[in-house]
Amino acid sequence: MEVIKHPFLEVFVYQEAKEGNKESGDTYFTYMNEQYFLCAIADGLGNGPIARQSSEIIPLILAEYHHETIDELLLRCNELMYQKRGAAVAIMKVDFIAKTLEYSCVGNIKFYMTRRDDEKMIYPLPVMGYLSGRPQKLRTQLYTYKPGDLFLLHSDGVVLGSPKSTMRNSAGAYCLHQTLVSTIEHGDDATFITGSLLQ
Ligand SMILES: [Mn+2]
Repeated sequence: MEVIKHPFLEVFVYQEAKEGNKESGDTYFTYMNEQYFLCAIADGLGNGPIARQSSEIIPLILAEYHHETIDELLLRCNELMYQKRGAAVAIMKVDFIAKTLEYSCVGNIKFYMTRRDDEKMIYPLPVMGYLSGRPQKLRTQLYTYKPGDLFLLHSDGVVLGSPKSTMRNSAGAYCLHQTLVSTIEHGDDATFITGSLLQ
C-alpha cells in the first residue's frame, strides 16, 4: 500500500496481481507538489509481461511531464502505444490553487467522486476503447471540489456492486480503502486509488 498524507489530501493506493502472475498488467502513478496532485491507473491489454510492456510506459511519461495538461499526457502516452498491445488509461489532476479536479479516461478504468454537500455522485463516462497509437479522441472533464469530497479510481479487477453506497458509507479514503481490500476477489489484476480532499 502506498500512502500520501498531506494537509491538502490523503491518498491510499492498493495493487495486486492476478493469482499465478508475478507481475500485474496494471500500473499506477502518483505525484504531488504544492500546486497539484496527479495520479493515474493504466491497464495493459492481455496479461502478465505483455500487458505490462504497454502499461509501464504511462508512469514513466507522467513522472517526466507531470506539469503538462491531461490531454497532452494522454496523447503522449498514446503515441508510445504504437506497435504495442495498448492500454486503458485514466488520469486525474487535482489543482489545489483553483480547487478543481480534472479527469480523463480512455478505456475501462472507473472514477467516482462523492461530495459532502451534494447527493449526486460524479461518474464521468470514459471514451470507449484503449490507447493504441491510433488517432485518439479525448473527453476531459473539469469539476470543482470542496473539503470532505472523496474520490475513487480503479481498474476492472475491482468489481463494485454499488459504488455510491460503498463510498457514502466510508468516512474517508482510508475507510474506503479498507472496505475495498476486504471485498476484492483476487481473480484479476486489481488496482485502486482512494483519496480524501481535505482543503
Ligand atoms: Mn484489467
